[in-house]
Amino acid sequence: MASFNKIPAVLPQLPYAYNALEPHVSATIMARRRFSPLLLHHSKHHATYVANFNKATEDLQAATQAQDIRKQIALQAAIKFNGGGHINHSLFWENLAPSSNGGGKFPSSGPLADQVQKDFGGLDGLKKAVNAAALGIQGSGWAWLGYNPTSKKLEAVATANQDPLLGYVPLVGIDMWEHAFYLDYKNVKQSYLDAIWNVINWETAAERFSKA
Ligand code: MN3
Repeated sequence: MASFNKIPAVLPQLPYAYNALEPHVSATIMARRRFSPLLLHHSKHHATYVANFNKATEDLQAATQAQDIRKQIALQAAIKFNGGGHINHSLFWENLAPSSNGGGKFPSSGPLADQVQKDFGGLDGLKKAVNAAALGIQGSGWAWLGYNPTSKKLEAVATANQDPLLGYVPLVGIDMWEHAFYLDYKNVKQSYLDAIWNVINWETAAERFSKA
């Protein structure tokens, strides 16, 4: 996996400006753009996962040194949650792109296009499957387009909370936490999903697929 799969976790730079995904993910127009959902999402939410993950891994090292089993076990949940949050968001930022810079443009040919045709009958079928996985999440979670190396198929999968997509190669992740869409779309998840496909970076997805 990419460099973000290393300790200590580091908040990656966004590969585009905070307003670059407008109007699909906004730097809100109201109040002279005093705050942007994307800025909050990256510099507050993701940064917090990074800080809490690093703290938990340090505590785990101390607990290991102290040979304290109870302490080690108690830290597992924080490591899973914050480590997953870090990995998932790192994947997410890179699988988005401004629509002025390739976002939403699905390749008309190549290995990924062929596989999507095979497994979903085309891009519309893929979107339908991933949207269904996303809308089926109860509470917070992530929807994914993943490559299953066992069945050698692309699949639409959902994970709960900040659980990372294990056992698959993640090609596209969509954050289905309310903090990802509420400021733009309130409770209407379908509108968020309709918009997010306009800023999916298929070039990144194709690269991930070719490495899979
Ligand atoms: Mn998020």
